[in-house]
Amino acid sequence: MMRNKFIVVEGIEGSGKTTAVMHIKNILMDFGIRNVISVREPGSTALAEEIRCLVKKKFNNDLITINTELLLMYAARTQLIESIVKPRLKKGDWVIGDRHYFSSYAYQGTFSKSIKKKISILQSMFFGSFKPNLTFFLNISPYTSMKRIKKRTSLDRIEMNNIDFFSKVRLEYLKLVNKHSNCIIIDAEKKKNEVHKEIKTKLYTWIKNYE
Ligand code: Z5A
Repeated sequence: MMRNKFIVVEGIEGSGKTTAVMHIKNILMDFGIRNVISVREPGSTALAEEIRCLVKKKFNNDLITINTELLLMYAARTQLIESIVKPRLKKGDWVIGDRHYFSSYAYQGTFSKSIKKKISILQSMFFGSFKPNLTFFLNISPYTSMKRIKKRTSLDRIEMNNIDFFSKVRLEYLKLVNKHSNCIIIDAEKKKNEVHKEIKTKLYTWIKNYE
């Protein structure tokens, strides 16, 4: 039986990450893998959940600068990876993550090349070669994203960005997933049950090839 894998789900808002994480957990359980936990970024520790609230909040006349936003994301990530993810993987558990470092490249990195450079430095300084074993990228258009999130009663600070911003974020994601071999792109425009079927088929194949 395969041990301790770190699987991450990435995508723009409303791409279905949260439901996909629960679905992956269930698939693994069906596969006989019972020691599975799920986490989200930013979040999943008391401190990181506080940071999550801070980055989503709108501060009057005190705009969060892009460097501050990036450092807050890395503070939350470091707390989560060091206090939960690594210890659980060490125990032999599986960890399913709702977002990880690709999100920093896609959201903060889209602002400039110099921000991307800073992300690479932070990433290697704090995590070295530590990377997810597998990343699912749920691919949807920014239009579908907007349609799905507009159903909510209120939008947070980052969600208030426009379609143009989310198009850039999606492009950054596509560049990243095409550059890394351990990534699987899922057409998340389809109906939920079809998306979940595709995830299940691809996850089974990945597990079988790994064994
Ligand atoms: N962020 C960052 O900037 N930098 C970083 O390094 C990190 C994060 C780690 C996290 O907010 C924010 O932090 C995010 C990026 C930033 N900013 N924004 N905006 P979040 O967790 O609140 O937002 P999110 O990660 O984008 O999650 P989400 O908006 O809740 O979307 P989701 O998890 O991908 O989707 P969902 O909750 O599973 O589904 C959304 C809705 O769509 C729901 O009503 C579903 O029933 C529906 N849905 C899902 N799939 C389908 C399909 N296939 N068809 C139809 N409807 C569907």
